[in-house]
Amino acid sequence: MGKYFKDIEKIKYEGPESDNPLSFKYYNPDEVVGDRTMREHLKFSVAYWHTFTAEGTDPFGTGTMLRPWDDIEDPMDKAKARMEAAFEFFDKLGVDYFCFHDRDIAPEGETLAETNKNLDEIVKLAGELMKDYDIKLLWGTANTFNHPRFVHGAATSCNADVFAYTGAQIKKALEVTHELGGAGYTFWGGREGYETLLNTDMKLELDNYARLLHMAVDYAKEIGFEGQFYIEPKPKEPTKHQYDFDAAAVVAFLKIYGLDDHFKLNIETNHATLAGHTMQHELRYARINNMLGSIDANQGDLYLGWDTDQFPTDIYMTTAVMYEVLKAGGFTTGGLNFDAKVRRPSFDSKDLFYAHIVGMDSFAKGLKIAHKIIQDGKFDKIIEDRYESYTKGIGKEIVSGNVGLAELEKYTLENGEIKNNSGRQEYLEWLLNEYILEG
Ligand code: XLS
Ligand code: NI
Ligand code: NI
Repeated sequence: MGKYFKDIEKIKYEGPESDNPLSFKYYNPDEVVGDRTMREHLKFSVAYWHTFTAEGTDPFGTGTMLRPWDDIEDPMDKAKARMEAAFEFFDKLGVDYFCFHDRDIAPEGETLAETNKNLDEIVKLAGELMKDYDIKLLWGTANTFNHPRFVHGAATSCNADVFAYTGAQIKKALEVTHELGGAGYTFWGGREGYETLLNTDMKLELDNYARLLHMAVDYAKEIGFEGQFYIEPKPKEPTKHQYDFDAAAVVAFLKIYGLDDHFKLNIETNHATLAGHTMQHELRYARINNMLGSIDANQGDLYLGWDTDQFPTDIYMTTAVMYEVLKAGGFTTGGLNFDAKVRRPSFDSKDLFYAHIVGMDSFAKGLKIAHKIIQDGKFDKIIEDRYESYTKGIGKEIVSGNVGLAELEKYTLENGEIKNNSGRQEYLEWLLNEYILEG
């Protein structure tokens, strides 16, 4: 029964007819969808910070979460208990991956040396548990936003000592990610932005950010870390403006600084919402630029302007996400990391199971629907027909690069009246509904 979540058994697939909320109705790990099993398609990962470290604080109140390790006083003993509990949780839920920040898993000491020593001790335990339970690390990352030293940023701080500290911290985070066989390493620039341009040298900050990323790429090579680097876009929160605003801004940044061969994107649903985009828009933009790497699976509250990090339950959204993933050829190094937290009033450990189960079932359903949509090819055919004019005549000349403005003028003068076709949006929305409702 395990030591930490005693009243929860292993979560099993029981099918749509089951009324047991502690079972999967749609996520059937070994079921084959297209070219691989659900488990291989979805590559679920648990985010250590939300599920094991966060206590349920908000700007108006202290922690509310009730956890089996609450009574342990010593910070290192607590960190160990949490790590053991985490693996019991992964195992009972049946996920294969997890993700963590350095500071989620081990407490900070008085000095960087002491902090690194704490981290080493917990990483050793994590490594053993990963072997015992056959769980893998989807990606590691460094928390360079929480501590007051990062008040002006980390790699984009005005203070060179902070830049140096950030480099030192990332060096260690890369080493432990490598040690645990991490498939990737993520940069989320929580403080890499500004509060006011009145005191900001934007050019130096961006140059320095790129300098740090180049150093990380070089150091990875040096230690033989071959995992995929990711940048996770987010437009705001905690800073007023973050440099990694959205997928388009990040792709441009990577190309400007010659980093595009080394990075892909880790895209989060709620961050897309904050940037004023749909998740599908962000994924599509990354996909067409060959930069779709991994996903932080959650959803936001459209009535609120901040990162609520809720568990994903919207089938339209999970379908759109899996559509883009399938169209990209499926995940390679990446996966679906539940960067999501239970609501502050959902304070029982049992809620952690309910939350992940509904997220996993929602994505399993989305995967099946998206697969059917792609198999049927109806949307593809509609899009193909819509752009048909580029496959012949003047359109073909345009896309082949054979004509200039003079040829376009000549063609237009001879062409006569232009005829357009309907975009058929309402019909397409009906068609999508058919798939969702029958899926
Ligand atoms: C915060 C981010 C963060 C990253 C990892 O909004 O989503 O959790 O995923 O640093
Ligand atoms: Ni995230
Ligand atoms: Ni987030």
